[in-house]
Amino acid sequence: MNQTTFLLTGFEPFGQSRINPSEQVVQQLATRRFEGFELATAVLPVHRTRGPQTLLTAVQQTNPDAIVCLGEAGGRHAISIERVAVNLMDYGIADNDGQLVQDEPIQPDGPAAYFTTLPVRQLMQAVQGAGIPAELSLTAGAYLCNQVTYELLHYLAQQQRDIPAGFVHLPFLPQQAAVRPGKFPSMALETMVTAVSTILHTLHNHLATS
Ligand code: PCA
Repeated sequence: MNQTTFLLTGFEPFGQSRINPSEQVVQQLATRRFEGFELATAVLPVHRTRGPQTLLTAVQQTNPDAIVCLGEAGGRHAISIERVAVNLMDYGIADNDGQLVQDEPIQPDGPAAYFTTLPVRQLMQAVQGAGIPAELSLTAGAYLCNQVTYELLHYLAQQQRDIPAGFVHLPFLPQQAAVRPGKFPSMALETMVTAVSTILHTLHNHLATS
């Protein structure tokens, strides 16, 4: 049997931040060895076309058995496992190339939304079981995180690739919250790394038993 491969992606910094927790978590996990699966990683640009392109290229190159994409969501207080991606680009801020897209569909002929195909409740419970706050979320926003998730699920549906794939939003790192005093919750990098590693192990058990 071929080796199981998971693809884990993060995003480069955007907006007012010079760091992105999702990029840092990916960098930390990229150097680790996991029992039972190989981990392929990529960091996506916060760019209207290059963001989704980089993700789909990574999917084609690594042919993964499951895909977990990560991104930053300042203001969230927990590991936030997304359930849906909607067919809408309505950026609150411009992408890193200065493009501000509003009220446009991602795929004009695509469905209104896709449910992610990760075992979301099982993943949430596993993260909580590791002693880390986690929640299910009904919106990944209408910016790049939602967009890459929609494009990914659309691509997998068109290819009839039935693999678990979805998105997890991360809170700010403490150093990001510290420069926005009093307004934002945060989570330590080490805690987020443990949460995402728990997600990957749970996904591996899920695949082994399903
Ligand atoms: N968060 C943004 C895009 C990149 C990231 O890390 C979002 O939530 O759409």
